[in-house]
Amino acid sequence: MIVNNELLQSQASLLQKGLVDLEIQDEELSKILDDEVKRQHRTLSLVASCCAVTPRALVASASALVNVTAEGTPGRRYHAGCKNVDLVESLAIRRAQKLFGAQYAGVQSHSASSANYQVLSALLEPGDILLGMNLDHGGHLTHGSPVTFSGTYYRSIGYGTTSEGLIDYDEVRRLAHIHHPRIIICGATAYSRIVDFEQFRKIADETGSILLADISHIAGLVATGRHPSSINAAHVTTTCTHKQLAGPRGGLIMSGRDANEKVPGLKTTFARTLEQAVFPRMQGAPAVNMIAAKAAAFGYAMSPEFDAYMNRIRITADAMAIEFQKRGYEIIGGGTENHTILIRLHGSMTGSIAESALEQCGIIVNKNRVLGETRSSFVTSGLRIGTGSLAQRYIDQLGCVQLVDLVCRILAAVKPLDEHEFVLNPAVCELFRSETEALCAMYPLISYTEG
Ligand code: DSN
Repeated sequence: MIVNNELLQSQASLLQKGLVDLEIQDEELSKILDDEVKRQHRTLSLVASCCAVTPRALVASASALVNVTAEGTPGRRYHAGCKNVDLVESLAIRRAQKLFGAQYAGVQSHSASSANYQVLSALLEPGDILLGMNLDHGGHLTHGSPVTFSGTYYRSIGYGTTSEGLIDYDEVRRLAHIHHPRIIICGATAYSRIVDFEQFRKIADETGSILLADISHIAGLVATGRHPSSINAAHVTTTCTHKQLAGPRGGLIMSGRDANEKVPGLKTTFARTLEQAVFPRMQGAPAVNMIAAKAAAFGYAMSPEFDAYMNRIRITADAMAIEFQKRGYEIIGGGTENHTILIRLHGSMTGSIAESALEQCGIIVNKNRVLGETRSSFVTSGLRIGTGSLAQRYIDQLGCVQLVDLVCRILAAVKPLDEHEFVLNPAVCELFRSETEALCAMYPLISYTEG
């Protein structure tokens, strides 16, 4: 494959030179980066919040735009030299609007956490009431956890799930009617079922609250119609661009039918308020190279290839959930309707031990607090598994069966000593590791090698 454009070729030469420079002049960093590529190829990531960036977004993030300072928004900059930056940011905005059916899209936020803070700080006064999902039930830190800005600057009230692990909409309604929150936040980081955004909006309308939906974990499923959209149900939607959109690490703020409505209690519309929430309120010059990478990712997310990828994410999640259940594992919520599988561990097996033991055998998961949690966040009684990365490896039904079987055999071979320490026979561990490597070879991670 030849890059035709002369200047793009010079960019490719620059990247090539950078690689050589790194290797020769910064051996220490070069080795770490090299080891990381090897690690990603030789381990299986089951982390629910990640997938590999699409190559075109990776290249856009390393483009010449990295050299441009461009405070402001397209057509309203505080620096000259922003012609191409304006074109790129406008393109990213148009693509985000089309991809999600949004009327407003802001592409400058550095992450979804930043986006959430930007939205909260623009729409709430310190001390206002926020109703968000409890962390133990699947919510995110920025949705009102007391260890964050969202739970200290605002009066945070938490809702949760029923004992079956499904969002308790009756509780959301009850708490909303008691507390009349300024904002209700929905969307989760560890929830495997469909979120009923329309139901949340109904409750928000009953209590005069603003609804914020954070769809970071399910953005690809939403974009391809595999999960109901929050865009017109919520007043504001936020997402990151890397968990499921195969884009760069970054954030996105959107609004649908409410974009041009006035924010209750303010003189400005949602669109204008959200734009100002990012610049000048919270950020200076945006990372324009990352905005280009977002544009590339949004373009990819509108392709048939991405649609097929989202299809594989769902099929893989269903197949793995069934296999875990067949082997006696408890899946919170009884199954999955997205990419996530939440496993409750029993007895002396903790999330911390399971995470470490699996990593020793080349399988990457993350420990997670679960409903009714009695252990700390560094120990936990649960595992969160996701299929974003596996689906990029084109894992099939047979691979899912082999992988779940391997995970279960590893966990069965582990003897917990306390909450963190355990014994796993090194020779057995080595055998498990070679099984993982065989799966990696059978289902290779193509993102860094395709094309
Ligand atoms: N929000 C955290 C997660 O879901 O893993 C990190 O992005």
